[in-house]
Amino acid sequence: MLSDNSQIGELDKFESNFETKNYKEIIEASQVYISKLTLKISKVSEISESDLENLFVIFNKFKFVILECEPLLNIQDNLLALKKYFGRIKRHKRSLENGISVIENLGNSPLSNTYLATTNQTHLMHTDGPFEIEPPKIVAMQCERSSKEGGLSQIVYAESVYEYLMKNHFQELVDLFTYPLTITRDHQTATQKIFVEQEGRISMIFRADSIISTTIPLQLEKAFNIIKHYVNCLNNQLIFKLQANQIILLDNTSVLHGRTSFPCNEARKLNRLWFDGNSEYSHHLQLGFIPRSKLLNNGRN
Ligand SMILES: O=C(O)CCC(=O)C(=O)O
Ligand SMILES: [Fe+2]
Repeated sequence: MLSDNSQIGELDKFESNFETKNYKEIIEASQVYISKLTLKISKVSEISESDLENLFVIFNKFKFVILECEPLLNIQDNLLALKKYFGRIKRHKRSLENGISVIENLGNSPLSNTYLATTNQTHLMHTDGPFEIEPPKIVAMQCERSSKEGGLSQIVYAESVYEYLMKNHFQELVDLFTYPLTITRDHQTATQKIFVEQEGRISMIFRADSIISTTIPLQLEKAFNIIKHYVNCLNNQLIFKLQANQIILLDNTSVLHGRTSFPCNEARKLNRLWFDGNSEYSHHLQLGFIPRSKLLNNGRN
């Protein structure tokens, strides 16, 4: 059984050893991949029909898309304008009036005990809001200032996790569709299954770090640790640096995301907004994934 420390140790080892060939290769390969799903536009509020179509095509196919916008006097306007397409804004405990939560290192603020987003620490792979009864469907993160060192974005597909389990840990995969676990942060708590199938599409929630607490039924312990190890292994990730004026839009039901740590003197700043997916464009969105390998009926919920 893998312990928490072994995984964090693995990450730290890679992060401090920046020149590791393996790490470099991952970043180079990620760059090629990321460039395919980066869309350059002027501003979100003036997006053309064809760019919008492209946006949905990329989002549905790759489960995330990076919008590269031209600098704007009020940078958050680009983020807020996405509401029209990705649905109602879902507030976060730390949201500003407009729904945006700022991700930046606040040093020794007491918030750092509850929100990794207010620290410079590693944010292990997760989906957002797993302690919410209704986690956000779409997560948008806008980079206002990137860090010179560290603070790299990481992505793992839920489908990769599913396929890995299907191939290597079939019983654990079935268990993940069967037993719920409870994830709690502060006063928010939700009990749900890590994998859920609805009308042939699968969605995933996951988070495992020292900030949240999890109550894991005995039947899920092994599966939970397998996932934690798989998603936090750098070899299974896309790793890249989000640049200023880029917005990453994620299908929060189909990809897990995280970020590497960065030095405490870096003024890295991201703006994050959560959407519920209910907009006049909802029919253009295909959330969740259809697995290549199908589970047997007994694995369905
Ligand atoms: O800092 C980042 O790049 C991501 C932060 C994040 O995922 C979060 O706060 O939920
Ligand atoms: Fe997140």
